[in-house]
Amino acid sequence: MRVKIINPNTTASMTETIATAARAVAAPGTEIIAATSPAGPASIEGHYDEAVSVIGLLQEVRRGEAEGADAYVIACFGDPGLLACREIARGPVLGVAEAAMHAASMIATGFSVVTTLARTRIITEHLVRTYGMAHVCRRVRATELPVLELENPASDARRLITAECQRAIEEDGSGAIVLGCAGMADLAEHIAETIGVPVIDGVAAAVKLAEALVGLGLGTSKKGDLAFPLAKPYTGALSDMAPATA
Ligand code: 2AL
Repeated sequence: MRVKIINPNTTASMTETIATAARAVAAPGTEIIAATSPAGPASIEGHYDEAVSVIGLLQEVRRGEAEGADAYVIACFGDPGLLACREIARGPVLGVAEAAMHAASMIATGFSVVTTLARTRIITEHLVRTYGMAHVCRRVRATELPVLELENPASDARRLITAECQRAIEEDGSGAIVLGCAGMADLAEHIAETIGVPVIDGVAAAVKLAEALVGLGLGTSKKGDLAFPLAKPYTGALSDMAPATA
């Protein structure tokens, strides 16, 4: 099966980190197609970044439909554009936050999310409520690391994130950690070994859940609100985004 994993920010080196983590867990018969958004913010660190990132993300899902993708993973922890992507995809579409939180809720009665900048916490807190995870998510913690610092070998990112995860276990009473950025995909194993509790990277979790859904023969429901968007003209710079008539 083909799982297309889309980094909705435009930083190709981060897509490489994400693709490596995805391929490390993919089943032998799974082809991972990794794509970087063709246009938009270099990193997604707020509501505006998120909103603008969705256009490039949707373009990659449209391309994926032509490429024969069986499922999609949105590799940004805010799960931007998740329902819009589902509207235009035949197969399942998973967000990394959605996948990680659901996985965490099955292996612990409480988890903490450790993310990047404090200003992104509210995005995760909204998702916690949307996904019905408020009774399991004990706390969303920030490290004040900008997303692109995760890509900087000279940054102290690994140590800072590991230390915050350790504090989460001690102070929140959580039994598991969810990493709150797709750019942290390469850190899960090291942190789990260091702090001794399950650490969930949403990229890996989403790939395995996508495989499971496709394996069950399940795709996105085309009944009701996730049916293909209604055909109509779109104007101006976004005229190419108009839904197909068929
Ligand atoms: C993210 C993410 O996963 N990728 C990105 O650009 N921003 N999310 C976050 N909370 O920092």
